[in-house]
Order: sequence, then C-alpha cells, then structure tokens
Amino acid sequence: MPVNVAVVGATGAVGDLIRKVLAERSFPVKSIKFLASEKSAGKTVEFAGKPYPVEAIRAEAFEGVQIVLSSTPSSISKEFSPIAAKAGAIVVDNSSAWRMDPDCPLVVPEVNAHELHNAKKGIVANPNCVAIPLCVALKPLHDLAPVRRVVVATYQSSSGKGAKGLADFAAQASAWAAGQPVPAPTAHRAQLAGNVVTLDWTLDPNGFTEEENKVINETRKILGDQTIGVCPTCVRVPVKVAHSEAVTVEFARPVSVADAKAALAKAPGVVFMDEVVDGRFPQPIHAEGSDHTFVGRVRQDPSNPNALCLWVVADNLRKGAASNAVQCAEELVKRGIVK
Ligand code: 2RA
Repeated sequence: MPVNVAVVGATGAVGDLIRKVLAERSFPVKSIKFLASEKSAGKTVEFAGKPYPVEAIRAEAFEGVQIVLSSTPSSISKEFSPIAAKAGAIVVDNSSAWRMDPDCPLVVPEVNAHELHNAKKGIVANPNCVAIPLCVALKPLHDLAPVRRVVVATYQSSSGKGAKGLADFAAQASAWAAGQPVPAPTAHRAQLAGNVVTLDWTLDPNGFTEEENKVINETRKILGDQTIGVCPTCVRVPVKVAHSEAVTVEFARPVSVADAKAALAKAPGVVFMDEVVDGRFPQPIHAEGSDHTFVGRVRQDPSNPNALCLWVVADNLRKGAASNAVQCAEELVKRGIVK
C-alpha cells in the first residue's frame, strides 16, 4: 500500500540518507514531503529523480501524512512528533527523546518488529547506533540460550558526530599525515587523528558517558529483558564511517562456538565472516554503505565456560540510523499498522 511520507530533518546527515535509502529500497511512496528548520526551508532536494522543495517544520505540514521519518535534535522531536502523531501519522524518530518512554517501542526489525504494534503514542523510537548492531548480533545467540551479561568496548567512527565530526577529523587527519601541527578539535572532544578518545560524550553522574548509558538501557529494552547486565566502554577511533564493537557475551549455560556460528550465519540482517573457514573478518570498510551487520571472530571466552567473544561492525549512519528507521517504516506498512 503506497503511503504519504514526510521526512523531517531532511537536510541533516541522517535525513539526507533516509531520502536515499527510501529510494534505494523502493519504499511504497504515494506522496512525499521534506521538512527542515526555517534555515533550510526553500532549499531543493532530489528524490527518485525529481526535485522537491524543503518546507519549514510546522504543525499544518503533517496533515494527511501517514508516516513521518524524523531525524532532528531531541528538543524538536519532543515538540513536533506528538503533533504529527495527533494528526494521524506514525512517527519513526531517530532522536533519543522517546527511546526510554514505555509507550514508545524501541525497534530493531530483525529483533523485535512485533513491538511496532505497541506504539501507543504513535511514535516508534529508532535506537542508538551502537545498540542496533549489538542487538542484531545478540538476538540469534539469545535464542540459543538466554543472555545474562554483555561486556562491550566500542570503536566508534567520527561520523557519529555528523558532518561537523567528519570535517573536524578531516582537518586533523590531513595535518597529522603531513607532519604539521594538528589543529584543535572543533567537534570531537580531543584530537582524533592518530589517537583514540573515550570521553567524546558527556559524562553522566554514574561515571559512564551518556553514550554508554544509552547502550546499557537500550540493549535491555530491545532484547526485552531488564535483568541482562550490560557493561560498555565507548571509544571514538580515527575511522570515518562504521562503528565496531568487541563483545563478550555470557549466557545462562554454555553455547558452543559451532552453534553460535551456525546461528549467526543464518540470522536476518547478519553477514557472518568466518576467519577460520575463509580468512575473512569484519572491518569498517566492509560495512560502510551496507545495511547489514557484519559479525566475526567468534571465540570461546577462555575465562568463562558460559561466555563467547565476538566482533561486530555496522555502518552507523545506515543500519545505525537511516536504514533501521526505513526498515521500521517498511514493517509498519507490511503489518497494516499505518492507517
Ligand atoms: C555517536 N551514537 O557515535 C552517537 C551518534 N548518535 O557519537
């Protein structure tokens, strides 16, 4: 069923990609409009070979819209997502505004698409870009034996800070590569060229960063089990696109490496790369531009008979944001949830 779509935050890095992904995946569009801040209103964007004017985000713009794909700061989403929902649309929202709201499902389609039926506020939250691939990789393992605890260290790319992060990294990297003095960071919180940065996010009172607390809370909500222990260390690394994760997962009982590999090899959304069989292992350069989650390096934890170690990589702008949101919208249509 073709539907009336609005993309909100259409000129930002993720909004721009949502537009491309909608076209790439031939999303069933009846009509489409592109909304953004007053500053961007009047610009033109292209969709499926045709130019569209960018309109300012206003309440009236949501009349007749059935699905909103939104990627704005949380403050804008808090104001306009309820307005769009009240006008009859279902909003798939990329900000963190609604993620922990019990009336808003937090959805990774490969993991918990059934939760889309529980969008009591008309808002579906799109999870954090680390939590999404982590849950895609954990779900087939959680189905083998309940996950009890996850310890994860991330290797997050500069693009997690958007276009400003990438511009900052490019300026630093070219100076660093030329042996020149590296300019002071403008978007990242410390020098990223030739370095890694674990405090690239606000520190919360519990000593974890805001990003680490998102990984803890969102992983539990997506997997639907508040008893799972999650211990993350989030780190920014000098990579342009795609986040990597070193994961140790403890189960309620032992899971063999062979069973885990077999489950991952047929899991939806996973590209399993087996370094033992064919020497391949996931890297950010594989994941960039892909909607899949790449998993490899599955090993028995030598210190715990109930635990396995794995390596997970995904494009943070696509599977970690735009593509996951579009996949949610596809499921909303397929399941007849969109009116
Ligand atoms: C980051 N998770 O990588 C953020 C982006 N939403 O900084």
